[in-house]
Amino acid sequence: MTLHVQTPLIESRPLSLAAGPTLWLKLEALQPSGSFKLRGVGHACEVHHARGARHFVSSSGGNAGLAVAYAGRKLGVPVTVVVPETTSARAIELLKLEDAQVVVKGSSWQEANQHAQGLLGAGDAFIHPFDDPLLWTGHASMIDEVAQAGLKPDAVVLSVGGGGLLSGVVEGLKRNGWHDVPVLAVETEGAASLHAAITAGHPVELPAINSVATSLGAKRVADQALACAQHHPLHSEQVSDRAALQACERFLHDHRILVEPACGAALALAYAPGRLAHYNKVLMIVCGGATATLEQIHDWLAA
Ligand code: PLV
Repeated sequence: MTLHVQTPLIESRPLSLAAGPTLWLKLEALQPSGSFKLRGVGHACEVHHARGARHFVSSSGGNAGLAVAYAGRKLGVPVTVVVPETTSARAIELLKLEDAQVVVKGSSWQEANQHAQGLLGAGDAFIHPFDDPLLWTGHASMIDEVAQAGLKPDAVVLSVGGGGLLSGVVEGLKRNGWHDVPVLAVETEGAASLHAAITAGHPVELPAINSVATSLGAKRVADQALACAQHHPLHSEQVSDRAALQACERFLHDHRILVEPACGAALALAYAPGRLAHYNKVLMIVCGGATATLEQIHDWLAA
C-alpha cells in the first residue's frame, strides 16, 4: 500500500485540438492531497516512519506541506508545518483540516524554513518540499504508471519550482529506459530559477520572485534540477502569469478540474498555438495544486 494513488492517464481532445499533437494527461491533481507532491512526500514519510520518526516537520505553506499533513495523518504521526506570513488563508485552512499544527513565522519561505530547522528535536524528521532524493524516487512512480499503460510519449511537459518534480520525472524516464524522451520544463517569467541556472551554468539565487505562481517560487533550484538539464534532453520554457491563469480557466472549462497557476504554467504550453508543434504524442503532467480558489484566480486575472 502506498499513500499516493495511481492516477488516470487520459487523452485530452480539447488540449490536442489546441496544441496540434495528441495530448495525454497524467492527472496528478487527483491525488488525495491535491497534487503530485504526495508521491514523493508520501514515500519520504513512509521511509522516515519505518526508521522510527515520531514527528514530521515541514516548512511549506503549499502543496508539499499539505502532502506531509496528509501522510502524517494516515501514518498516525503528528505534523508541524511552519509557513511564512504570505501563506494564503485557504492553504492554512486545508492544513488544519488534515490536523497539522500550523506555525506562522517569517516573511518568506527561507525564514519559515530556518525556524522549522530550529524546531527539530530527536525523533523528528524534516521533509523538504523539493530537494531530497527520497522525494524524486517517489515522484518517479508517475512515469512507471505511464510505461505500464503502454504509452511512450515523444515529449513530457511539466512545471518547475525547486525542481523536485523535474528530478523525479527524469529519474522515472531513465529507469524505464526512456533516455531519448525530452522534457519541456516550464516556469513563469517571474519565477524562472531553472532558466537562470541553465544560463549561468550553476544554480543561482533570483533576487526576488515576481509571479502569482507562488508554488513555483523557489529562488534557487536544487542542484539535481540543473544536473537533469545538463544530462537529459531538456528545453527550458517560460510563460507569462496571464497565460498560466488563462490556462487554469480553460482547463476548468475543458476538464472540470481546478488547478493552481503553478500547473497552469505547464498547461499554457498546450494552449499556446504552435509551441508543441514539433511533437506527435505529448505527456502533460497535470501536477494540480490545492491552494488557489477560483475566486483568487479571477482576482489575479482582473488585477
Ligand atoms: N510546490 C512546492 C515548493 O515550491 C511546495 O512547497 O508546495 N506544481 C505545484 C502545484 C506545486 O505545488 C509545486 C511545488 C510545483 C508544481 C513545482 O514542483 P517542484 O518544486 O518540485 O519543482 C517552491
